[in-house]
Amino acid sequence: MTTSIFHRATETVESLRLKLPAQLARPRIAIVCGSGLGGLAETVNRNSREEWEYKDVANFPLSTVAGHEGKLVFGTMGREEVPVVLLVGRAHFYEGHSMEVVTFATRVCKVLGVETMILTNAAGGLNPNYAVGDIVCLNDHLNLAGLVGFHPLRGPNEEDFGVRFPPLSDAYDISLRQLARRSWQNLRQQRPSERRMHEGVYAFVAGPTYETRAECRMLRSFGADVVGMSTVPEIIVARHSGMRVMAFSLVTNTAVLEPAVRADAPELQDMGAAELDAYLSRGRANHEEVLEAGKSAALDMQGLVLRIVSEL
Ligand code: 6GU
Repeated sequence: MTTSIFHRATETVESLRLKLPAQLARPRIAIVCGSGLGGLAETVNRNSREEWEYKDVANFPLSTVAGHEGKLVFGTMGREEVPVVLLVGRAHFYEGHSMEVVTFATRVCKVLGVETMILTNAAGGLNPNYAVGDIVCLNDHLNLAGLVGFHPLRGPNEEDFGVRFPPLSDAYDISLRQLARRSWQNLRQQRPSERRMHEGVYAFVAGPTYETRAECRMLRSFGADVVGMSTVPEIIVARHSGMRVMAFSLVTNTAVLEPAVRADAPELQDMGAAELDAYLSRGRANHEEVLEAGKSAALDMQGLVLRIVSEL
């Protein structure tokens, strides 16, 4: 028997609502926490909160990556007690999930009645003006996997959610981006730091490898400011169903734009093996570095999202 995505998402929502107190059962805002940004869940008010590990949520996929927990948190945020749902950890395409599975939680948010989604992720910086630890408010994307056929809306259109050919030219809501700017300035006044917030374009790649130098230069020349392995499928599915979206990348490492070192480069010729390895590893992306940058910037990201939620 095949059941529609809408049917399965409804099943999930019904099972959650059986266990949720009425004041938490209709969150207006969903927040997706990216790699190392699970601390966002700490900003949920302690007095009213319900959480489940993904393994205990009907129809939910499991995340398999270190540093990516999997839990669903319902609660309220801020003095205004805005009802929210947090997705701590997400299913990625590179784990082998289909695009349908990757975006299932987004469908569940729609059926829950969510109006606005705030998505966060860890990304590599391609814009040479960006530093590790900076935050990028996304204003557009390159759906590279989608352009070659791995698209979350491929297949029969789910009429319960939206139209066959949804536009994406205004996917990144301008008034939400203005709110992000104001909230950032406000946070900066209370907590000065070197960290900057930019606006930029996110390139979605399938992963799991980080990009080669040549790929980084290609993505940069395509107009991308950051590159990562998530978020875009969720944004597309959210926009298809009419939810508003805003998304933030935390720059956890800067991509290497210089060409590969040539094997005949003069400076290499006298190096021993260890020296050569150290020389060649400059700028090489690794998962630990990504998690570390997340830790030190997580508090700012939390402060930013909390301010935004209070204003929505
Ligand atoms: Cl450099 N690339 C990709 N694809 N994802 C990342 C990243 C880089 N840094 C963090 N996530």
